[in-house]
Amino acid sequence: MQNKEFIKTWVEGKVGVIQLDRPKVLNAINTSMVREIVETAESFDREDDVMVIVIRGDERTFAAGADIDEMAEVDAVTMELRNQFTDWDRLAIVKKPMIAAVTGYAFGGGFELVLCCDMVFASENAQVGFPEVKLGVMPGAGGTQRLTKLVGKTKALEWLWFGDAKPASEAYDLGVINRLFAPEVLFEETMKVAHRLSEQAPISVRLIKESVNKAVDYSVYEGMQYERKNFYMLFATEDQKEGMAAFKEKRKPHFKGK
Ligand code: CO8
Repeated sequence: MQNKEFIKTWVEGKVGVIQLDRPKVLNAINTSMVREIVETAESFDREDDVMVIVIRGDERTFAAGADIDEMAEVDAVTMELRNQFTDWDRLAIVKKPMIAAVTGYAFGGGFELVLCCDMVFASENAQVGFPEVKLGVMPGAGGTQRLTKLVGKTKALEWLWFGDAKPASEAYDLGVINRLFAPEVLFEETMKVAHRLSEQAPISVRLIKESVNKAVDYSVYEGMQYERKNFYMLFATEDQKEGMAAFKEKRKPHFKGK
């Protein structure tokens, strides 16, 4: 096992595992954690003995979103200059299969990470969603594009506009989750599938992924550039500051529409 600051990683058979590891803040994803995830996924991608990558949270939760403390005071221009989403772009071009194992919450940036994966397994008591609208922002790492490709425009809009957490069973019915498992066997069952996939012909698996992604995501890149500008733009609003301040102060936000 190799520990980094915000993740744990190890290899079991031909499966590389990345475990998010910030339990005190429900694995909230900060920019350093994203960098660690991406660099590890890329190193598994290069590693001859690793065929499949599994991304998981801990027993309690996958990730309750991007780190609100890190984002709350940032302005739009800083975000544009930081260009942090290029790390997410790197994750999207990993060639080996990535499987998400979702426990507890996968919200906001956590759900974006799930949607970056090729297959999603979840515990029956998991919840997924994009609560960003409640903070006066929106998904910024591809969520509006990937969710819409998966569930269609009308269902995506309803989900995103209200920011509801959906139970895993509903996300399964919508085709967002491949399989549901009892919480106590989720990781074991996910690893079984990952091991099985790791025995398939590697080049076939790789090229099938590439081809399916082309079919599904051909115009996602352009969509994400558009999404990114809108995400940055929201950091120029008072409502974003209010939404995140209200979260930190544990009160209801008062949005003004400016
Ligand atoms: N960021 C920072 N800290 C968090 C976050 C978060 N996203 N989520 C939870 N925490 C912290 C809490 O502040 C709390 O800390 P403390 O103990 O110091 O008060 C601790 O984790 C435990 O959380 P709660 O006490 O709130 O636990 P509950 O079980 O009562 O509630 C919830 C769990 C419902 C998940 C609740 O924590 C919650 O609503 N969290 C925020 C969910 C959210 O709004 N996520 C979206 C964030 S915005 C986003 O993801 C934008 C994505 C943009 C692109 C990605 C860039 C990386």
